[in-house]
Amino acid sequence: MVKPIHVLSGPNLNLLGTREPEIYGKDTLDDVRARCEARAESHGCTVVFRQSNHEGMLIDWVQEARESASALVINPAGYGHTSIALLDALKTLSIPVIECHLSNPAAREDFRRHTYVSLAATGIVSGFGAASYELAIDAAFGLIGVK
Ligand code: CA2
Repeated sequence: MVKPIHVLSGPNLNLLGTREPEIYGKDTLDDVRARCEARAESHGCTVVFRQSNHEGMLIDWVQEARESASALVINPAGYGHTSIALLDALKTLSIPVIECHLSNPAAREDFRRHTYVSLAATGIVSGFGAASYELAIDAAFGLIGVK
């Protein structure tokens, strides 16, 4: 039995669907969760889907993924641009790490063009709204190498 894919979302994403739909889409985070669960099920695997506004909580969950996940999908939100501690935690993982963004940060303000998380990511999916999460799960599943 393949271990679940852990899907982490960072600060403010609990408010998804309530503002800036032209940038982030209309889906709520519960909608994104449902889409991730369905996508994982289509691959015969499961997801552990979590969101936190707290850097330390996200780091604890990254550490937990070391043992209990087959791959990690992470939308670090604002912490991607600021958190060396989150990068350090991600660098301890030996499973695939897919960085995921709803928008395309590279096409936005200068300060969004750099993410520390990218330094530890196997690959990045950005700019497809909620579908970025589904594409990230597809990519993660492709990298797991299920036998
Ligand atoms: O595009 C993404 O997924 C981001 O990770 C979202 C972050 C932003 O800081 C990154 O540069 C790109 C912002 C998350 C804000 O969360 C929302 C809250 C309410 C409504 C919509 C989004």
